[in-house]
Amino acid sequence: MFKYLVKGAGFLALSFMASTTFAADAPTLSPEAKSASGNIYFERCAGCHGMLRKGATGKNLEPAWSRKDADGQLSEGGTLKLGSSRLEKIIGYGTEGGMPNFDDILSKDEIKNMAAYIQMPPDAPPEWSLKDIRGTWKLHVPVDQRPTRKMNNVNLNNVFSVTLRDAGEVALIDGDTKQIWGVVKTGYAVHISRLSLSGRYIHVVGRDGRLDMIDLWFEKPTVVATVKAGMETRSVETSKAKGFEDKYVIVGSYWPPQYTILDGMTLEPLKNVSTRGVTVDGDYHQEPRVASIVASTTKPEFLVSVKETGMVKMVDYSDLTNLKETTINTAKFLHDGGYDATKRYFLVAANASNKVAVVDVKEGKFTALVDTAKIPHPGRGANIVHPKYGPVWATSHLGADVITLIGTDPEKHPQYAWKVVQELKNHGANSLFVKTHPKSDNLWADSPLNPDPKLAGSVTVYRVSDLGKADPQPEVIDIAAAANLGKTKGIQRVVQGEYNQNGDEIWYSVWTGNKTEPSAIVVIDDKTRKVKTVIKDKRLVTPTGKFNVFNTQHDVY
Ligand code: DHE
Repeated sequence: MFKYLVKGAGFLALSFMASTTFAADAPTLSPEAKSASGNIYFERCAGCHGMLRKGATGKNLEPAWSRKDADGQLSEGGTLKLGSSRLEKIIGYGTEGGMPNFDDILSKDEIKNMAAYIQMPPDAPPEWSLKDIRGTWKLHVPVDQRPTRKMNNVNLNNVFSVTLRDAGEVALIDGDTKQIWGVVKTGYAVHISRLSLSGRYIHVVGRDGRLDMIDLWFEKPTVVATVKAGMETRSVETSKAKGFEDKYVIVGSYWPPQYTILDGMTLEPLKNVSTRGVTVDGDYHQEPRVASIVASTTKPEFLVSVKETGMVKMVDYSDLTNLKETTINTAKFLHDGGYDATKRYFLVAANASNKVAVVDVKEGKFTALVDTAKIPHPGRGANIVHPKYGPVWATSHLGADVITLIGTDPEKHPQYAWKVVQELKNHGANSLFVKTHPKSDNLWADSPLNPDPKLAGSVTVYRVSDLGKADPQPEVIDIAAAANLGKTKGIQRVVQGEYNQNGDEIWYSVWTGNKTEPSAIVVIDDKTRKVKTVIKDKRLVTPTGKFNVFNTQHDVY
């Protein structure tokens, strides 16, 4: 993978970025060890630290860096300064600041080599143009050869698309029967699934930029089109405005930093737009990566969060030739986010700035920046009606053991709008996702990246109707124990709750982070909070994200 990344036309043009004066002091690696470490860096580290290692969610990992702070003070640092022994400890055991431990999935030698690798100058990967993207486009089944009616008896609204991360596959699980309906080969280290507005097509994106379009109307889930939209990619979304149903798909890439608009029925690549540019602080950035994307449900617009510049771009897709972008300044290091309950506001974590940014989708304007505990990480967040504060949106945190509630109703509860109204205790830090459902009285939070296996395997759940009490008490449930997988080398990380369509079950993945070890999905009855079913199957390799068709299609969270 990494070998492929460093080859190509753009490499030379960008290689000046890799030059630092410290190469002579850096440890060396054999070409094989360097290439293997490059692969691991791409798979496990680049997402947080950046391909050019300039840092975002994770710290800057350049061999040496210096910068002037706002008050003119010069600070200096770098991996060379930290040295091999310290770096090996950080990689192996993680930190309380949100860096996960890797000693359960990397060998001692791999950790040692990685510590050396990140003291060497970063390699810049090649560009990936619209022409390159077009060259990878495959229309497996043209539109006129697809079924004209649904050819199966599956209740599609309650199908879950489950990321099988390390297998590069998704499992389509029938939510009614809990049976695997089909397993589909997708991109490498597959990341998320999003639905077309009709609910017929699932779009699945891998970290390698491969996008697969799965048609749910065949007897078995069938890939009808594939394209490699970027070199390193995390997000995909579909057009949801009236008159544009199933018309466009957008893919956001980390590398090259760009977004690509594709035809919603065929994935034909149509438009490629770079996000390189100047940050909210006025500095030029070479790698402003595209993080979360949501589609407006009322206007023909995608909201594209650009991580390093700290800007949300509202991309008007009604005229691709005369493309209009409204660029909204928020705060740096935008990552994941979602709508408030009315879908008027988009709330997105500026994670390493310890803030949540709020954008008014209707007016196309900046609304607020809310200071929060360290490194908010909401997924798409969770919308509940708080007994005291009215409608609020919740996020948990990578860097703190709290769940933050932010008021979202400027009309009826203006005194609470865009303020942190409550912080609830989570059972651990290193959390990734919160979840609720409009029909549920529960608010759930995980902490899968916690180095403590007991905390990583458990979830916290609050009763929403209790939140007005002076000291609301959560229940902490050990989901990993309920999965009963026995002893595994990898930590059993319980990750990302997802509701079924009716909102009476929540599904959690028990992810061992290792494709040779068993994993499971635990289905919990939302009312009783008791385990209803444990789905175990040798095809469920490293399950992580789960995307219920109806809830994803309609942004229910
Ligand atoms: Fe994700 C969403 C980026 C690691 C599971 N992840 C997102 C989004 C971004 C992102 C930008 C928002 C997409 C959107 O809404 O359009 N994720 C990254 C990273 O950069 C990071 C930190 C490191 C990396 O190298 O990729 C990362 N993510 C992970 C994982 O390791 C997870 C836990 C397991 C996995 O399968 O990879 C993981 N990310 C998810 C999930 C979502 C997600 C399940 C969607 C949540 C939702 O409810 O929509």
